Amino acid sequence: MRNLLLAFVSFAAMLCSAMCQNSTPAMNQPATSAATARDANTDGNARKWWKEAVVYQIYPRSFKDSDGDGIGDLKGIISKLDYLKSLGIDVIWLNPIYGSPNDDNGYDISDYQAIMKEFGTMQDFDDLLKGMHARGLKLVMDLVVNHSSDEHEWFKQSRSSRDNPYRNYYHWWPAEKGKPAHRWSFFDVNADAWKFDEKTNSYYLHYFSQKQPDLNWENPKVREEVFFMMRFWFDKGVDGFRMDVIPFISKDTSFPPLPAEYHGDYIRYYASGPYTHDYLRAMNKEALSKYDVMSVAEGIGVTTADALDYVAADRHELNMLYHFEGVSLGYLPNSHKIPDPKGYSLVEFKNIYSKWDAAFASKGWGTIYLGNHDQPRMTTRWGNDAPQWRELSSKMLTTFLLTMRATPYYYAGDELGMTNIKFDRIEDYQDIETRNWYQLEKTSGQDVQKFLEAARITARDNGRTPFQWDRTTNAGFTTGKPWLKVNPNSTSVNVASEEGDPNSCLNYFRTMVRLRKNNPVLIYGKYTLLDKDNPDVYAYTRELDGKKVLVLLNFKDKSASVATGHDLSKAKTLLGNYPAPSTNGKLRPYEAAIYEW
Ligand code: ISL
Repeated sequence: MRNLLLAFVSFAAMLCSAMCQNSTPAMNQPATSAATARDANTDGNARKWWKEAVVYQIYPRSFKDSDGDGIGDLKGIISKLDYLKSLGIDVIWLNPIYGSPNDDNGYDISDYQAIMKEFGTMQDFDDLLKGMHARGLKLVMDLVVNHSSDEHEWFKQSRSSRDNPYRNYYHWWPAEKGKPAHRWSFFDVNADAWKFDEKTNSYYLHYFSQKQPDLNWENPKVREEVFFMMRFWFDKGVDGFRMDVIPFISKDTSFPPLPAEYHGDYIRYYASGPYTHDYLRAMNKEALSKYDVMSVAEGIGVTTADALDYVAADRHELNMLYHFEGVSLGYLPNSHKIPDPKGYSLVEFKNIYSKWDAAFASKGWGTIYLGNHDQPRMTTRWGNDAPQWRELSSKMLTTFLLTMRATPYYYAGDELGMTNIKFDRIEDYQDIETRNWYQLEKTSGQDVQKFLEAARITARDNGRTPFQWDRTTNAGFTTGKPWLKVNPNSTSVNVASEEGDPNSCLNYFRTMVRLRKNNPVLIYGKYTLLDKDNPDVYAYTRELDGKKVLVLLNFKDKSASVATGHDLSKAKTLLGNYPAPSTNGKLRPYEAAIYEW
C-alpha cells in the first residue's frame, strides 16, 4: 500500500511539477548559469534546418510489416518511403530499432550497434537510410542511454561478480548496508526501483522495468561507450538523436533518502541530478558537435525555469527538448492518469503553450506535439473522436501543431485522424506500463474497473495500434497476426480511402505542411495570444517582416465567438477545415481557420 501511495503521489507530483514555474532549480548548477549567459547572446531567431523541419515519428513495430510475422519492420518502412515523401515532412524519428528482448518494445537495448531481429538487418538499415536520403528525408534515431537491457553484455558481466570490470557500469547497493532508500519505478509491479540480485547479494537500480537497469554515468567508461556508439551511427549518416529520459542520467550516487524539497516528486528529483549538464556538454563535444545533426531531449521533469539550460545555443548541449506540461493536463490529481470527467480547461492549455513559447522567445527553440508512442491518440485526447467530429477536430489539432513557433513532432497515423482503440480487457494490452500498473492497482485493492475505464482514454497502446493503410485484412499492415489489435475503424480511416479524397485529414495535413514550409512567418514569426480567457477558442497571431497571420481554433463541439480585434473581412484566408472559413469571428464546431494580412 505504501508503494502504491508513493506511486500515486509521485505520478501526481510529476504532473504538478510540470505546472510549477518556480520549482527548485537543478542542484549544483555550474558557475556560469544559463541566466547570465542568456543576457549575453540571442540565438532564438538564428535560422537552422531543424527549426524549419516537420518531424514525423514512426513507431516501427506498428508501421508496416513486410514478412508476415505481425511486427512492423525496416523493409516495411522502405516500401512506404514514397508515401512518407508525399507528406512533405523533412525528418523521420524512429523509435528504438536496436537489439532488444522487447520488455519495453525496444527501450530495453541489449546491443546498441545491432538491429532488432524482428525489424531486419543492418543491410536493411543501410538501405532505409539511403532510400530516405535519396528522397531528401533525414533520419533521427532514439538514444536510450539512461538504462540498457539486463540482457546487454555489460549487465551480464556487471551482475556476475562484485569485482567484474563492468560492475560500475550500473548502480549497485550491497545488501549488507541494508535496504537502499526508496526510489520509485515507472514500470515495476511494486513501483520499487531497487531489485535484489541474489548472485552478488546486492540491489541494482532500475527507474523503469526490472529488465531496464540504469547505467552509471559517473563511470567515464560508460560515457565513452555512449559517445563512441553515437559516432558509430553518425558515421553511418544518421541525422540526429531523440534522447530518451535524458534528464535522468545523473544521480546522486550516495542514494540518500529523498530530499525534503522533492517529497512525493520523484520525477523532478530524477531530472535534477548533479552532473546532467556536464555530461551533456561532454556529449556535445565528443559526438554532436562533430556532425550537422539535431538533438532533442525527452524533457521529462524539465520546467520553463530550467529548459534553457538544456537548449540555449551558448550552452553547447542540445538543440531542443519536449516538455510534458501540455500532455499532462486534465488528469485527476493523485491518480494513474485518470482523466478529469469535466475534461481539460482550454484556458490552461493556452497558458501552458504560451508560457513555453515565451521560454524560447529570444533563446533556444521549442517543440510542439500532442501525440507520440507514450500518449493516446491526439484526436481522442484533445479533440473528439465521435464520428461527426473526428475529422474536423483532427484537422483543427493539425492546424495548431503546424502553426506554432516550435518544431512540430507529428505522430504517424495522426495525419489520418486515427483514434484510440479503447480496449475493455487488460489482456488486450501489450504495454508493460499498463499491465504492471494494473497489477499494482489490483494487489493494493484499488478499483481496477476504474483503471481500465481510464486506460481507454490514456493508455499508451492506444497510440501504438497498427498503422491503417487500407481496408483489407489487418488494415494492410500485415498478412500475419498483428502484435497488437487493429482499430476496427480502419475500414474507413486509412490511407487508401483518404488518398483520393481532397477533403480528407491526410490531404489537409499535406496542405498544412506545405503552408508552413512556404511561409516563414509560421516558423519564425512572433507569437501573440489573443482573447486569452476565451474558454472555447484558441486565437493567436504570428508576425514576421511585416507579414501577419491569424490562427483561430475552436476546441469545442459547439459554435463559439472570438474577439480578436481584427477585421477578418479584410483578410485573405489561407486555409480552413470548413469549405468556406468564417469571416465574422463566429466559429463552427472545431473550426480552424488561418488568415493573412
Ligand atoms: O509513457 C509515459 C507516460 O505514460 C511516461 O511515464 C514514460 O514512461 C516516460 O515518459 C519515459 O518515456 C520514455 O522512456 C521509457 C519508455 O517506455 C518510453 O516509451 C519512452 O518514451 C523507458 O525507456
